[in-house]
Amino acid sequence: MKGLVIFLLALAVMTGCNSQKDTNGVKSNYKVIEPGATLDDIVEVAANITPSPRQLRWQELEFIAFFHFGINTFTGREWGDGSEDPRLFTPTEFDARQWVRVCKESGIKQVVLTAKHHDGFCLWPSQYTDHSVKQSPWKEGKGDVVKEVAEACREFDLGFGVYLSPWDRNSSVYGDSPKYNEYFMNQLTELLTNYGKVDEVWFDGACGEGPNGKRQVYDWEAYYGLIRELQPEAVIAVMGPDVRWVGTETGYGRETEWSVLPADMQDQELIASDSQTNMNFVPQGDFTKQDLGSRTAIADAKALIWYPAETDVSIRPGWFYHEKEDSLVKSPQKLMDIYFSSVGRNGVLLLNLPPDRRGLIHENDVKSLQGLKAGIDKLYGTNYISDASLKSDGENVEKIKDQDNSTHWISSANQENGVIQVTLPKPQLVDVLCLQENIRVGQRIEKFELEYWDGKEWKVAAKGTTVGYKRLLHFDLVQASEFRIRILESRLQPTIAEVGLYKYPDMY
Ligand code: FUL
Repeated sequence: MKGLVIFLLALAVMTGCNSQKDTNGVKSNYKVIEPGATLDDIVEVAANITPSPRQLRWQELEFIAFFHFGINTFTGREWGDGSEDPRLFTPTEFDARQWVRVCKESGIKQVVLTAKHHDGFCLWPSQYTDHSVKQSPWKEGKGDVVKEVAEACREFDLGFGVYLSPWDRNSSVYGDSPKYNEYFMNQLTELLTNYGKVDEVWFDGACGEGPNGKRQVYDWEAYYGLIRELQPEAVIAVMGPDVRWVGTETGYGRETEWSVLPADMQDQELIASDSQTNMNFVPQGDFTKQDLGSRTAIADAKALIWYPAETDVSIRPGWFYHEKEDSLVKSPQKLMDIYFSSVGRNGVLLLNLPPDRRGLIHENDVKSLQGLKAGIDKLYGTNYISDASLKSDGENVEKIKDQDNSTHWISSANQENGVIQVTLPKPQLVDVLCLQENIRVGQRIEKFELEYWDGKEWKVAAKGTTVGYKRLLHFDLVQASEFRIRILESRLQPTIAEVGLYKYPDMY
């Protein structure tokens, strides 16, 4: 008995307590391709890669906020140089609860705060530097922005994340690699131990030092290891292994967006052995490319990973608050278009809301967010599928309207395509299709169409390629009661978890 317990414990340690296992106990968000594998073999592997529990939780949030707040808020800059006087940090009406309440009321599920931006100024009283809120007159040097935001997130039941800029233009040890790595790890430790649960740790790869500037070699593996140890449920985003930067800061993701990509890593052996415990790789490659996960893109892969896209964009032109941009806040209409092009293209939307010099989210930003929320509520208010009768050549078609994205329709055995026929009780005007795959099974659909019966023949209303967690298509208005969702190409059997047929809302 004791031997069995020890064996099971050893097995749990070997396979990693935080990584997702499929039914055979094998980690499922990373797989090495066997030498000599054919394209069909690789496609089969790709179709069975699934998100880790932390990636799945994060994907289902759909909509996250970024808070860029710091010394730049008071200097009017976007990138401070680290020489700013901390006494400039003087919010007059600071209220983290207002920030988080605005998010809650806008349907945002998690926030990421710039605990430290490139200027090195810390929004918490770090014991490893004086370049922080400690030296500011705000709350007589006793304030802690990180603490107040973390507490507000707990109060309003939102996830909490931190952005700690690796590039630090204030630190005197930046460029002395071992020393700075130690400094950075100490700061990470403070953030990951003193503020309760952290759900996302956000790093970028920014480093604006010129050719003669300081060359810092970051110890990414050590940073990742520390995060896994202290906050095992947190996703590590962008310059990290769990969440990928979509490749643009416009808010517009790719129309064909795969969450399964080649893992082009330098040391396959290290990665393979790591994959038995935890996936800790430093992202490589060009994420701005148009094709990241097609059959062509994965054909030569040595390994495949689940690596979903996060689409970051600011509600204003800049990342930090600037009064002159008060009239340039994105409109509800624009935000809705961004929502369709980020969440609706298999991504998570990370929308930046920069608090102003008072320490509040500005009224104009709040107004746009309210418009967006009203639009989203109206969009999803009536799903014409809910009282439709359904037929299909596959299995469990009723699951596409059970409002549970963990259950699904699946095509019949060995079929890489399928048709779902939808009959509404009476004709309706619709111009939005929403499809969701059950990503717990994998991402599989490669091509689909929505058709409607115009009284004489079937006509195509909308078509697309990938679906993934969620795909939204806005097409020309049609009036009909008969629709067909046709999955034309797929990697193995396609699944559909949920379908929506909607009318695009009027936006004010
Ligand atoms: C970039 C930074 O350089 C910008 O200032 C901003 O923080 C953006 C979200 O990430 O890497």
